[in-house]
Amino acid sequence: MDDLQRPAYHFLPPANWMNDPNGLIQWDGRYHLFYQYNPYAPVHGQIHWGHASSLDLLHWQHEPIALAPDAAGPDAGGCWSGCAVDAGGVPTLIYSGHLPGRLEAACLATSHDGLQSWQKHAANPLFVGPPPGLELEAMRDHTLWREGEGWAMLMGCGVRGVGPTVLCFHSPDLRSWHYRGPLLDPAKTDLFADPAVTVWECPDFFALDGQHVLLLSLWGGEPRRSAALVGSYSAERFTPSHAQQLDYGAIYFYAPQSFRDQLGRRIVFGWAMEGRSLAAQQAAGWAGVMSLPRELRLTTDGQLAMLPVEEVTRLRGKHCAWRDLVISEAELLVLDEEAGALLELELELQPGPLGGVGLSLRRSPDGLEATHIRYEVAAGQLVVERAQASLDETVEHTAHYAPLPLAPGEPLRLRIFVDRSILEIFANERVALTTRIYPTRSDSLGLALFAEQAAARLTTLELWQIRPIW
Ligand code: DQQ
Repeated sequence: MDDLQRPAYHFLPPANWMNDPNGLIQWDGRYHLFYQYNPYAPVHGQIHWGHASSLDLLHWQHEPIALAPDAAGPDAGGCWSGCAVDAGGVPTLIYSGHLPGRLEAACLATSHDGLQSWQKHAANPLFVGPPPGLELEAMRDHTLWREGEGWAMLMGCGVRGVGPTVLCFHSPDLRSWHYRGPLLDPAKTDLFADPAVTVWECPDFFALDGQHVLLLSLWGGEPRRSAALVGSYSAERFTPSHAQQLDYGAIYFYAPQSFRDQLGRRIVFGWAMEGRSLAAQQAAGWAGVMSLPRELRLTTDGQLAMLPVEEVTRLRGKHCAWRDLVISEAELLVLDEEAGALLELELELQPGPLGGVGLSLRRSPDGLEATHIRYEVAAGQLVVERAQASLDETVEHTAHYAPLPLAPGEPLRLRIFVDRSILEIFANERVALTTRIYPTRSDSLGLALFAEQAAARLTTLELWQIRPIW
């Protein structure tokens, strides 16, 4: 039977479980994407590193599994998240060896056949935490960069009774490490205001447009979400001046990791987890989708913005467009009953003076199933309504909200990617919102516009069918 939910132009493994992107690197022109992978079942467990590669960031070739837990090794419980570096021409992975009952420990593996197979370092783990004087409830995941003659590395952590932070280590050779201290003073950021967040996991740290950026995944809060701190880095300390949520779909863009490609772009992937029951995931035989690759930029007012990499436009197929339409508040304006399930939309809307304006997609002809994307004028926010997105009552139906104040006269500009059960929305080049929807009906393909309380105007809407990548 056809799987109505399985994405066709986003990366995911052939079957079973995937979570965090890991080890992102471009090597000899080829992009490599590793990922947290359970090859045996569509649930988190026995975590390996899956591997895929691509020449264009769009079409992926599955590669042999890169890392598997060793029953007698420091990663017997799983090869958890980490990163890849070029160590003097040797592709090198640093990852978190998981063993129940102790903190995750840094492990190293190298490849000598062009990233095809990986040999674990004989002296793994490189070290086991916590550093002296710290009582940690977690310490895991890695980001590395060259510093002077050596290497600096961050690990995410949670200090018992204090809160989350990231710890910095230094090494001359990637093998022997000494602890340098926390990268930043957590009290300096308002991300710290949520006492439920006890661990910062998956840190990612890099220079961007003259600033430094720290990406974090906030563990413990409800919902889990990823965040970014922007600031300056000097004398081994990071001083953030701005904090923001990274994607307003929260849990559906988690554990992001970035890399710098050979064109100098900072590209990030995030993990979109499932919003459906374990039973549904078991029945489907797969769980977890990778976001589209996104380029990170700082806007002129210092916000971190994400936009799909320019290559994504190469997947565009059949095109149609609408222009200059008045959307009256009285009726739904159905544009196409069969727009599709694999789409890209680019549209510009001029909201009315009050109320809201938006579009419904993956809509059944009778309107019983539909996902509504609405801009609320008074609140200055974008809302993704999932209450009707699926007739299956067991899937997540909560709404998402993204603050999006528009300057006077500024239109609402949306770029939307629909790929069966994943929806990625980019608004006014500054807000991203990723979510999962699970329409049950094969005829939930329609596209409509609506306005509430006041008429609104559609300036343009372009629609492309997107070609599957497999
Ligand atoms: N997933 C990994 C951890 C990481 C978490 C385990 C984030 O290394 O902290 O699969 O999703």
